[in-house]
Amino acid sequence: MPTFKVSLLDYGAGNVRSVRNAIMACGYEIEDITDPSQIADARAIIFPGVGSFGSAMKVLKRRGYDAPLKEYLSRGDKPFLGICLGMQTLFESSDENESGEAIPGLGVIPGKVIKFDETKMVVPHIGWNGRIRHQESPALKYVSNEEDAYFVHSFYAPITDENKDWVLTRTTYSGQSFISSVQKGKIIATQFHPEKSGNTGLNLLKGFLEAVENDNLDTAVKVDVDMNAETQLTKRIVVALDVRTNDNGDLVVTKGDQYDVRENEKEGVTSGRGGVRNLGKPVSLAGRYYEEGADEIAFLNITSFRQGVVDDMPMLQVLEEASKSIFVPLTVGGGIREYTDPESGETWSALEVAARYFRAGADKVSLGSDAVYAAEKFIASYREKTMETSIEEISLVYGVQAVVVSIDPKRVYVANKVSVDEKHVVVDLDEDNAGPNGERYCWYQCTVKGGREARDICAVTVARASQDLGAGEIMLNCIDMDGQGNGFDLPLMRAVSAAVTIPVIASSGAGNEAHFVEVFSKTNVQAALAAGMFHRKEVEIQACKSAMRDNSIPARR
Ligand code: 1PR
Repeated sequence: MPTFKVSLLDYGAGNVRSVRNAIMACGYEIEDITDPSQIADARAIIFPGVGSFGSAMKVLKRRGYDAPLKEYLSRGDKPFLGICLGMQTLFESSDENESGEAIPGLGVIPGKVIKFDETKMVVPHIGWNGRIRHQESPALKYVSNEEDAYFVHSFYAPITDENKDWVLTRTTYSGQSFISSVQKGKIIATQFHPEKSGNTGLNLLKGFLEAVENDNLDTAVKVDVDMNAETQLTKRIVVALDVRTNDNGDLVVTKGDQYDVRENEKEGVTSGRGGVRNLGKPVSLAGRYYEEGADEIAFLNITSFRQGVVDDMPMLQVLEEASKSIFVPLTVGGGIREYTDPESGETWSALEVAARYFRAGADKVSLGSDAVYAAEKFIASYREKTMETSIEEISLVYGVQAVVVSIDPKRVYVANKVSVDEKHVVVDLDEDNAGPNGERYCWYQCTVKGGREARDICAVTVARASQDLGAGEIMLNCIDMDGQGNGFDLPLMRAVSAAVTIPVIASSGAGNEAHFVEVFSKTNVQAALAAGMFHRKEVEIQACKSAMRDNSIPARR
């Protein structure tokens, strides 16, 4: 039985529900720090930083936490675990600030936090990556070197002569080495998210908490390290759960054929349209995918355009329940936009809607229709930022890594490239990808409202505009391919990943493990998403990962 409660420094900036759930899953109770005076007497503090460095430091100062925290850290005899921004704030300064000027941190560790070079690599660094150990620590007692952990960040702390004694582990991303965790005495902090790193992360938390209990956290020792050794970011497998209410009023996971989720004649319905396909319950199905090794899970509320946030309470409950036992990143999409309740007249901004989902346990929100409208306005106003679009509002507060844009395009075949302009980027199709009449060119027309309405703008342009407005990732569907099991739309994946520097998640069309190998070896996407083939148990996640590894594509074990 634990003899202490963990003091959680939650300064109210974002989702720390998963950290709470992970601590509780390790068998510990939590005491919230709600007043600076509680800091000095805490037995062990966990500080999960959320949002951006500049805003985190402002909040710490405004609430009077910065001085007591510095005092707590400088004593050296008090256990502390910082997570992500909670590690970065320990450094002297960071470039991550709205004004672009370096902003001072708590100054416990020498060095400055700087941005990854997006001219050389995809930024943010999102996904599962390894660690090279510089010290053996009791906190790492249950974690092996082979296990990957989940990272999501655009800024990093480089190793310098002044801070090298602090390095607990080092990670590399596209050849760039950075500090992935630190430890000195009883202060420990990680750039990765233990609460999102499955069993690896839970085991790290367990090691830390046990070392606090045994009072031996400060017995870490240096080990010989090969400074040339590199780690590798793995390619992610994302499972999507399209969620809606069926005709009986139950919330179910469904799956469409080219976005039509009703059973058809092939499935025994002889006249008219059948019922909504029911492939299971959202939370239990997501739990199955977590156990089977999904790297991320996305819940998409596919009929949210009909309702608003008030009617979506079941989706909030899905998130709350799922985040209790699923410790990989959770994305929620559908209905993230400004909403006015027709009865009460009350209005919620897109930021408020997103905030409800983050508080319920979402790590990222995915914007569909609203992103298309935002991109249209952005292009029409000659790329002027208003700070009024949902992408801008949410990314400013929660960081770009928390904002995914989900694009639902369909192919429009054209005879030649004459029509090329900014809103209609025409893509070449090779023989394998040619249209039904042998067409060798197409543009990818964006749709809104779950594919029901086509807009006069292409996927490449929406992706690029979304990045400029502050999206951190693109979920790239293709209505033509959805549910067909014939593989991903490779020309679309190539065109969009060439147009942006943020990660792209390929979606729609996976039917077997070879399709994952194909999309990762023939395009630059960072992740690939499938739904139907996993729901119908036709292919296992681990079979896809084995096939990837057999073809030298890194996959998390
Ligand atoms: O417009 O912000 O409210 O968001 C709506 C969200 O719901 C968008 O992310 C949109 O993609 C999604 N959506 C809306 N209608 C449907 C539908 O299917 N009728 N689903 C829908 C989108 C795409 C993937 C699907 C992949 C892989 N489904 O989730 O799972 O295509 O499928 P496969 O592996 O079986 O081929 P907003």
